[in-house]
Amino acid sequence: MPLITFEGIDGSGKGTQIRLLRKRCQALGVDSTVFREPGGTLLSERVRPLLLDPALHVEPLAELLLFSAARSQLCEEKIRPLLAEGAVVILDRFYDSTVAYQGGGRQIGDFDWLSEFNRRVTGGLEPDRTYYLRVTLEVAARRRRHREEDRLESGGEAFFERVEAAYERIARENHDRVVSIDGNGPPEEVADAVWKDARTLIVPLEPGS
Ligand code: Z5A
Repeated sequence: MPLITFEGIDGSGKGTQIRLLRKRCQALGVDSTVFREPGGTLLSERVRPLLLDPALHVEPLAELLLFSAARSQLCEEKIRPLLAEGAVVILDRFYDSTVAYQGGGRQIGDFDWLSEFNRRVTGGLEPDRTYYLRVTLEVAARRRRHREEDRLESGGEAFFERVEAAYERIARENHDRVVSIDGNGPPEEVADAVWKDARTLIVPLEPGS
């Protein structure tokens, strides 16, 4: 069963689309397990507030290493065992976020270096499909308006523009894996576009199995 990841700038609607995809999988009798990054294990959930707390100063390299530590733990402790059991695993962010935010946003290392680094962190684990929810920066900012900013969201407009440009490059250079979806429309419309592709990856269970 597949490893599916969702990517996009904050407020692109990943969480919403993951909930809708899970529902559609359930309607086919297929259970799925969802993890958000950073998070998903005891250790990774403890790292999460260190990364998101706006009151903390975190050096760019320390930031890269903390996201990667959380990911390495999640891959080994949860994702690999679940995939070995045949589960569908859905991730709210994976290593593309590191390329987009730490590579693009923070400008740490080039794409090739980061890709090799990410391979070491994940032990070569790759998603079968990545849905990149493409929304305008204005739409994303409007959707985030009603909640408090985390540390990365306070990066400013230029930071988000670099993150967006990095996502566009990731999509361009990985078109076998990454499907770009227009995320600006209503949730069900976006979910239909995701499902059109995702249903080809989800194998329905035989009754009684
Ligand atoms: N980060 C990193 O730098 N490097 C890494 O390697 C990793 C992460 C893994 C994690 O934040 C931060 O870590 C993130 C990147 C960085 N920060 N930044 N900046 P997080 O986990 O707290 O949050 P997030 O991943 O950025 O997601 P989010 O902001 O919670 O947004 P979302 O999941 O994409 O969207 P949503 O929650 O589904 O929707 C947001 C709102 O919009 C909500 O009110 C919805 O009801 C509404 N919505 C959603 N879809 C629609 C549509 N289609 N129409 C209208 N309204 C909608």
